[in-house]
Amino acid sequence: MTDQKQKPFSFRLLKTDGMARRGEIRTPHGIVRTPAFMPVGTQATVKAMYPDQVRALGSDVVLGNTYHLMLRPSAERIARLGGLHKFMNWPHTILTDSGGFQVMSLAQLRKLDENGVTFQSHVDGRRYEMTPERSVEIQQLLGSDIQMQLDECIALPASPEDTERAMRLSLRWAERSRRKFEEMGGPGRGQALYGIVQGGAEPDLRIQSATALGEMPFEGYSVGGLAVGEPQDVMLRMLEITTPAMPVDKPRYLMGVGTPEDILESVARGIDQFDCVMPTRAGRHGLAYTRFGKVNLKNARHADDPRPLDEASACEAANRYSRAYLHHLVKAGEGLAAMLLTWNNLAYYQSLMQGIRDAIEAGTFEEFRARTREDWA
Ligand code: PRF
Repeated sequence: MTDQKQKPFSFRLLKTDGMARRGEIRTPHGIVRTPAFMPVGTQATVKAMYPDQVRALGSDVVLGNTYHLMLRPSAERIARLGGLHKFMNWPHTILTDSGGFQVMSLAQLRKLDENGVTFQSHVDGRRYEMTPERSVEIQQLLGSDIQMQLDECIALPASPEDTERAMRLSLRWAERSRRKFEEMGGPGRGQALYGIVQGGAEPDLRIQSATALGEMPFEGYSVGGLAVGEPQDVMLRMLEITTPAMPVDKPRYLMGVGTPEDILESVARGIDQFDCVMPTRAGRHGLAYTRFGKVNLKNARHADDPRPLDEASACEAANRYSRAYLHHLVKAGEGLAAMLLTWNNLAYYQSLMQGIRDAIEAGTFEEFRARTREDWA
């Protein structure tokens, strides 16, 4: 780890417009302009993109995953090689997820109890144990700037009883994570640990979770357990209930969300940070996001279309290649299809975020929201 003692983590709220917030997070690796979209770099790479390209599109932070990196190539190896920033050639801010969510969706033979989760690796079948302490330790080995507590995210719909059990367990894990983070000197290195609000689709539990976490000294707070099978209106209602119970002076991160519409609507409800595989994954499956909505390039109607995806876009992937060519690349299964469409999609997502930030600053977020929604329709 390099000398970062003089640069502590901080968050500054610069402007609000309704519930929407424009802010600035400072980490040892730079400034994150919020609302921020964080491209997902699960395996220490934002798939099909060069780090410089990701940066040039306006990404201030990328996401890494504790679960994947602990299994391969291992957190200890990344630490020996100088940490995750150096390993992946991303000298800017990195946020890591704690692993619990990925264990529950990817690992085999999972067993969860008070102490943590034991599971079998989906890579080589080896058995692993993940506790709140081990998760922080791994994130410290990676050298991540913004770390997450281990939590339990349950799929929706869920019974109130199951939801409450998972929420209370996550609160106990929050305390253990915080203790370990402080023991390991995270705050002294200017790093952040976020607590994660759970509580499913139960308003009371959401408020209890947000309030209890708000009393613990986290640098920021995440909203977890949403976009896990519930309709969009349920997710937005939960946000309306949750964000007013969260500290005003700390960043708020909605985990694993979402579509451009989810993001716009969540900013309108007080969220500052987002991550989602959607733009990158869709790009590898022939789907393009544009100002005018989604374009499925697998569709034969593009085969003779000489128009680019969006000639007014500043992104070359959007303005220099015809839909016919992109359709051909997708049909032929060419690597360039994934590269161009991922590039286009991240460019669109980041231009949406820039538009959101500019609008909040100008006090015109409501107009921006209406205009953007009209263009999609
Ligand atoms: N917890 C964690 N990571 C997550 C989630 C969660 O609830 C979600 C839910 N959308 C995505 N990623 N730790």
